[in-house]
Amino acid sequence: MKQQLEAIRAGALEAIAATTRSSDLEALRVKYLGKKGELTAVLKQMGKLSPEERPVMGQLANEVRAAVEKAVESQAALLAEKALADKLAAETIDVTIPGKEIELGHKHPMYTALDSFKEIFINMGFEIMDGPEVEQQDYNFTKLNTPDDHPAREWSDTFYLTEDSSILLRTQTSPMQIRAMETHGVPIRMISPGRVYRKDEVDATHSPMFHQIEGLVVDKGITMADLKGTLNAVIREIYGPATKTRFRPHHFPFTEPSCEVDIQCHKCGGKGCPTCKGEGWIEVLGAGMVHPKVLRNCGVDPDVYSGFAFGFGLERMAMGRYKISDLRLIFENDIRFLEQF
Ligand code: 2NM
Repeated sequence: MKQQLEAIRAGALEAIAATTRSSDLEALRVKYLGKKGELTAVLKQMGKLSPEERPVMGQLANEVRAAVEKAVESQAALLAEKALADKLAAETIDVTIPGKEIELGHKHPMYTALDSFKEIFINMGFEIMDGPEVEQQDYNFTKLNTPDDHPAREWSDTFYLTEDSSILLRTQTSPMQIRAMETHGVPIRMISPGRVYRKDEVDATHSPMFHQIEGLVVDKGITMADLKGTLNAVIREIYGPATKTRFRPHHFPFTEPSCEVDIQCHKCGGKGCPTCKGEGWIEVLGAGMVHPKVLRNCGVDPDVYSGFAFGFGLERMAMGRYKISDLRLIFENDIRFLEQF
């Protein structure tokens, strides 16, 4: 029996020391120390021993059990330590590797342009006023002295939201100026930038949605000279101090007199070239003295107050300034286009 016990001890210690996985170690623990294990099997034969041998073998058996238990324990600790070391080695992070660059976006070029226009007007003492894009026909047309038979009112030109044509997507931002005169009162110096909607087919120069900036100044004694002086100053801020302008008679229902404003072509200096389509001049905005009927519609007495108003398309202005040949590029949001600004 002594030999059996010594053999178990030697075999167990050797096998345990050789394990590399904790599952193997657990299998060995069961093999030697378990209820059906080798040590238990030997102890079951104790009854066959003489009374003198029994305590001696009992003590030896206990020593063997203790030695095997201790070996399992220390091997388990060793394996756990090794597992942690392996894990740490596998998960090492090399903090010296350059990181992935996070690409920062930027404002859409149209809003960069809008911001610079706002800045120009704020510096001239204008207020910025926002209004609804869903409007009443009264504000979009009637109060603006736009007659019932005006082409802008056609169902084919405007997005109506009701059968009776009373609610629509605004076709210009001027309804906001009507609202401003009604609620803010006069004198007033304001611009209203924002989206406007027209039933146009998409092509290189048309879009059913675009951005407009309209301005309004009403006070006592405002004349066409104020209109020209202000717009010349704005245009020279945008296009450069040497820019030549031309004020051409035109017609708008909401202003009288009305004009369109051209700048002399910066490319050819007025001789005529592809940029100005041979004209020598490029149209940049529309303007006029606010019609007395419009003032009266807003509760402003045209015998006391007068004013001028103007409007221009943000996309058209930006296309000219940044030399963008196709309006669709502005709305497609192709990164290769946007990154150029
Ligand atoms: C334009 C051209 C001329 C305009 C008029 C008004 C209002 F509300 F005062 F009557 N707002 N904007 C106006 C005048 C707009 O855009 C080409």
